[in-house]
Amino acid sequence: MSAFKEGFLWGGATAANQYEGAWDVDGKGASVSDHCTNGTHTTPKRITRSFEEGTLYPSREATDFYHHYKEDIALAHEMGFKVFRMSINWTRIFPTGMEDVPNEAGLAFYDKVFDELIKYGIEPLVTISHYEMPYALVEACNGWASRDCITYFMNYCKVIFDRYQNKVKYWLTFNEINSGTTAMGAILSLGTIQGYEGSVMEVPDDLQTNYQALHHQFVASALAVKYAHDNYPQFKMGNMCIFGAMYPLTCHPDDIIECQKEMQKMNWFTADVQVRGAYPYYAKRFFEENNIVIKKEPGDDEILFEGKVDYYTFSYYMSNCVSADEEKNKAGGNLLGGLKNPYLEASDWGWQIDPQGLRYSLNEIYARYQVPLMVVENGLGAFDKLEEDGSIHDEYRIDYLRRHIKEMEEAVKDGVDLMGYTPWGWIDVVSASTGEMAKRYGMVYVDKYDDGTGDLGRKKKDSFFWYKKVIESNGDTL
Ligand code: BGP
Repeated sequence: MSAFKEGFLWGGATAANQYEGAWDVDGKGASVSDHCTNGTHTTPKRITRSFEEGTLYPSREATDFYHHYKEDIALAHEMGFKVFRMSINWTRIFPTGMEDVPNEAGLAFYDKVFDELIKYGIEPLVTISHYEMPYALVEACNGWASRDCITYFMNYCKVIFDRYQNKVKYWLTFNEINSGTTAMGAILSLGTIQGYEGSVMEVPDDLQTNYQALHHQFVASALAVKYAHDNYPQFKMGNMCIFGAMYPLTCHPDDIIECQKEMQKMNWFTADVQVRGAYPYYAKRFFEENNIVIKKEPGDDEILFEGKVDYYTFSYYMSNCVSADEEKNKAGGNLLGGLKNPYLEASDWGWQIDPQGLRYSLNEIYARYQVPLMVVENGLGAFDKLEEDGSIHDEYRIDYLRRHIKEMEEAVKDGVDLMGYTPWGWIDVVSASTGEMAKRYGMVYVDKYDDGTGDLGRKKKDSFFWYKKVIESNGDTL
């Protein structure tokens, strides 16, 4: 018998901006992701203010969940999913983010999706904002740099909470909220790029603006949690952040201190606010040394404290090393920087594969917060080969997932309270960092390619049949 508890939430994860497509159908507005072009591992994707003729914007069609939701949910059911992580496209409900009245056609779409999930006994796990901020808010008020976004976001939350109160129990406020501490996060998460166009990797780093924007997201998240707790006690409200395990490159004390500082900045800062309900002690020095002054309104601290999340969720893909010496060799990653670890192998995109790092992370996180945890993203982005008979032999993906599940089980044996596991992109979706289709995570293949061709047909990869057995056996058969 595996160590996973009964009722463990096995499933898979997606996000509307990379999966749904139908970007301008039924009254939907454009999100930041709809303004992003495709890129590759070596050529970064770009964001453009207006749409360029002849340029591909992959999120616009993505892998078309909008028109395939019935088929896809049936596949999820066939694998035995207990939970289905997805996001609501903010711009489907409020096309510019600033309307007073929501778009009924958008609301009706998610009713159909949730009904379909419920039909199969699958719990929806809904991310409220997953890189889908209305682009109009970028141009109107520099995104989350403006406090007005709190009001816009709360209007959106109230509408979807009230509407789906009997259909959705598990919610996450912001996807990878700590991405706001990185350059790419300024585009995808904070929207603090008014007037900018160009590479997603070269956004000017303005710490003052971005940390102020993060403060607005913290307050918005806490208000949403509080509203949910006050009105819908059945709701379970979670945070979501990227957790990149970090190791000092050497045992030199300089490296240890540097690593600790990086862990605080990247991995702990946002969760300390969202889980513990207050800015952590080390933020003071970081803000002072970087000339950051957070403007708070009276009552903000109380809101943060009253809007603590019920459980902690995170994405885990890799680990990195940290050194006080900046000249050391860099490893790959989308939002995470870091140095190469000589003991680890990396994916074709340079992301270092470290299953034990997941066990380590689960223990570190649980020791700090003592709330239930969920791994809501994990997986291997890889090139897949579609055989002539329609099969896809992705044993590399099975190997990656198997090794991570084993380490998750070790963490459970260590005593960590783990609620569930939703590997990323269980069906092929557009890559967030590069905009590619070639970087596939799915257990279901989607016939869609980087030149925009493909008939969007779905095919089961070998990992599909493997994961079905994993779920059937509650993690016993790996
Ligand atoms: C996370 C995002 C996802 C997802 C994943 C994989 O950062 O929450 O949206 O895309 O990473 O990253 P990528 O698509 O860049 O390989």
